[in-house]
Amino acid sequence: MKQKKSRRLFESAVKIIPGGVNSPVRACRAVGADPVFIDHADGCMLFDADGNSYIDYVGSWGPMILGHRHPRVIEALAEILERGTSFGAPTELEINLAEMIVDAVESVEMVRMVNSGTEATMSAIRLARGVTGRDLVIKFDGCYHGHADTLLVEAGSGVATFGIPGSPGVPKSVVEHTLSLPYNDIEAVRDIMTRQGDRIACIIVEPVAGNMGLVAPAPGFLEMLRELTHASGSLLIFDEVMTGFRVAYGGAQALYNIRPDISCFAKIIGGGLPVGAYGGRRDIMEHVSPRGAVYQAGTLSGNPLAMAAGIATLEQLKAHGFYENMNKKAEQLAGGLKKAAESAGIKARVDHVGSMLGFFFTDREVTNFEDAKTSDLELFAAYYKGMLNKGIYLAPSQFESLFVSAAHGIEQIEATIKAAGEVLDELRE
Ligand code: HOZ
Repeated sequence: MKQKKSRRLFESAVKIIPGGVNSPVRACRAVGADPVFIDHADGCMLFDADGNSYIDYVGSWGPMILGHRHPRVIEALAEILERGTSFGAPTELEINLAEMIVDAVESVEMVRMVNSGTEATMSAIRLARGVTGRDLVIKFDGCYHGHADTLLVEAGSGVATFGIPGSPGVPKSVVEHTLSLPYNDIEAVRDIMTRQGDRIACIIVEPVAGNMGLVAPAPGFLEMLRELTHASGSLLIFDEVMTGFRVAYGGAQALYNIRPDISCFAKIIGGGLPVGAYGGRRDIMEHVSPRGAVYQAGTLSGNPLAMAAGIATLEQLKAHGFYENMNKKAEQLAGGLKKAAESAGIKARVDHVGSMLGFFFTDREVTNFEDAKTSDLELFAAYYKGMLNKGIYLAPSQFESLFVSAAHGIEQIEATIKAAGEVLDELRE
């Protein structure tokens, strides 16, 4: 694989961008590689600056559920470009996307657009604190809710990838209000809620954890969170930044039939453009400024290009059989990867929820962050590099999920399984 141009670009990038990247995980440090620089993408394929092509399982970390450059999304963007790129004033498009979200997600009656998942979760926490008049927040180890100070505690994604507990620059006094508990540990939550329930503003959770690799919720876990928050007057926040419109059109809350008080979205609802949103019950959302007193604002919020791309994307997801078809391919991929690991004699755990996939190099059942951390990271790094060499683009971290899109065909799924088989066989030798 040629990498001359990517290497040259990376050398230039590190001189003027910290670590050469605008988000840490993509620097590929955890797998001991340098990033490939992308030139363009189409469907499920990425093409780098050196002319190499890859089957893409990152999908821009989730948003590209239709694949890259879907014709309807491109058309919608072209139409808006004719009219302007940002007005900082209300547009009809914002109402249209808000209505689509409200129609899709049962627990959401009102929604506020922001620009990223981080903004959505940060604003949701402020809202929960404002509504309840309480300060304490419960989150779960290995869940990542963006990089707002309050939530940068025992986090997943890049924080897990670099093996750091938190970040310098986050005052102790800020995170002393954040309690982080083991994911899926019903008793740990019950214990804290029994002792301090009346001080807890909210519990925030990834209903399917996707930032410590993929970890599905244990039966009863989400139900118990709903029950305990309800009993103590705390709010339940579902961070559906990854799972929203991904595991089902109505998100993980539709899949597991739970109604949180506030939900956070991003990724898919922007169709590949920077966007986020938080929404929930009307009586809660009416506390948001200017209707209420909880302040939150943004110059580019509701940006017309992002709204148009989001609307065009959600319209496609409504097609009959969309999720069934995509999920079938993910199931086939998960099954194939599992078999490939077994026949290579390599200990691995493969799981999927809809089109989100996890692949851990451990023999332990992965139900929380401690289990995820038993994964053999050296083996993962070798696997990542082997797969990249065979034209398969995976997230360069054990603590991220894979995403299958509607644009992946059986041919690409089979090619991926074959490549994994070859790489895993080589690794055993
Ligand atoms: N932390 C995000 C994924 N969970 C984005 C990583 C990146 O863009 O580098």
